[in-house]
Amino acid sequence: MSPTRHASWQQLRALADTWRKKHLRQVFEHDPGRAASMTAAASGIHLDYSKNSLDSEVLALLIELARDCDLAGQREAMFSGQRYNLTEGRAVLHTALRQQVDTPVKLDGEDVIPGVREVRARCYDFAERVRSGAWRGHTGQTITDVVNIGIGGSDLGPLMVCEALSPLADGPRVHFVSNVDGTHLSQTLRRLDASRTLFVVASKTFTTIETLSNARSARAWLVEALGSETAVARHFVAVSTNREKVTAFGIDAENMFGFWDWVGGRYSLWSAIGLPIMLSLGGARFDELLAGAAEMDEHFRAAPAERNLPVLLGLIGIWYVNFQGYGSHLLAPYNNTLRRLPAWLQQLDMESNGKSVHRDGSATDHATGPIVWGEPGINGQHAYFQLLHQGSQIVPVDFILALAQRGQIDSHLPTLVANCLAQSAAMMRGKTADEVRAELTARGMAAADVETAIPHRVFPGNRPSNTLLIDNLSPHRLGALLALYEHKVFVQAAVWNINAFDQWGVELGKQLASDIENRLKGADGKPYDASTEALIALAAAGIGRH
Ligand code: G6Q
Repeated sequence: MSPTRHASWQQLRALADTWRKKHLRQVFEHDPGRAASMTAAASGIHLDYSKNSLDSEVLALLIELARDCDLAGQREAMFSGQRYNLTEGRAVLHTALRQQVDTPVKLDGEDVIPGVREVRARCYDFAERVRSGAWRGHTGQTITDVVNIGIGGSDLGPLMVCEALSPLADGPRVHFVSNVDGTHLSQTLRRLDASRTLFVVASKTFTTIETLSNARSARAWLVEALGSETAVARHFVAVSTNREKVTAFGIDAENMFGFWDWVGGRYSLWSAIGLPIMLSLGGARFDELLAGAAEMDEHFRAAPAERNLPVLLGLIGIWYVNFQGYGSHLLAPYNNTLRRLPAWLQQLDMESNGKSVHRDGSATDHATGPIVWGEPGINGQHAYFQLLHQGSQIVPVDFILALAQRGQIDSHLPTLVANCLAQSAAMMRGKTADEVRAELTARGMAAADVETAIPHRVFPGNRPSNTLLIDNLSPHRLGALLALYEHKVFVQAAVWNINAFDQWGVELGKQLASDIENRLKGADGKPYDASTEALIALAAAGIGRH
């Protein structure tokens, strides 16, 4: 059923207009106490959500809506291994990958935990052999460089984590190749020595054309450089659920690390897909990452809604998407090593909640997932933040800032922190005509010029944001942060009554591309529309010319 049928939804709708007319500056003036009351914390992450256009009345109704939509029941269905991903008939158990206790998680009567631990032990053992130099390449050299070949969920998670924790890296250098544009692979390989390079071919299905094309070219490069087909065994490993296809590709099952269909691609960095992280940082740090995520899982499962970070972030997002009409959400991490976090979240959120039918197949009569985007906040300030301050659209922001991290230059930190805090304050307060007038007059501007300048320099303010302060960007805290966003996406899907765990849009792309590729190679096929036919003809001629 649609969430719009609940009385709580209708009551929220009634409140939405009132809030459109309120200004956060006045809201703070009337109730400065909200700064203290509208905060929550877990796993070293402090969330200040007081700069949002809502109060305890709205929040209580949002929590009632979540209750009406049986968020708690759906959450348990996921954690306990029910086939919650109903369109693919699969369980959704990425949380089992990081579970710290021995409590069985049963799928069709069988506990999945021992299998999870066994694969992880194999991954750690392999990573340790590579890191220690015990694993040698075909010519007896140690491994200095690892190239992960994968795309989407088999790329973004490990890439983002390796970057986020790069100040702690003490293993081989890690590189990521995802694009089938051959320059991605060739530019990466240009700098590498084949005798010291290990390829991790990461593909859940092992049918993804981009990944297989890159893997084939990488293998050809290696075989040519080392002069022997047998070199592949020492330089290629695979991470996949598809043993048959891995061995057909020529990678020994001994060198394959498996996972399961109940791990969605975009939720897979906690599985063997995290192998590049283990190679770069070692098993102990990967354990910390898992422990942080597990702590957030427990928090999500047990904390009351009023203090539950994923529930709060999810419900605040619903208030904006469904009741204020804000269709976009910006992630602004201020730490540079979190620069790939927005790309990871973009996939997580938009692939999960970019849906228009309810779980029963009926069309949604409400908006669903927002457009998620972002870059490091400090760079954004010198680019698109202009639109956030004075543009005609309102974009809610999550400001994310870790206050400590290995590799920090301490003298830079106050500047970084000040910028982050100043932006959320400015977006909330804005700047009135009177304030601009006083400022310009004090600077000695002539009265007539001041009046001309005012409209351009007024900031409407009333632009909402969350601030997430993290004590230290450790593996543990990063794990908790990522799990927080995974569960935020879950909360929204549960309220919207959509399936966050399928991705038919991705499948469509895979299907169409292979059809058009055949056409480009000269095969006959069913005709497309006139525009696509013309583009195919032009492109085929262009490819032929080079
Ligand atoms: C993730 C998506 C998608 C997937 C890639 C790669 O949830 O399903 O991004 O991860 O298409 O798929 P393979 O891992 O099967 O190559």
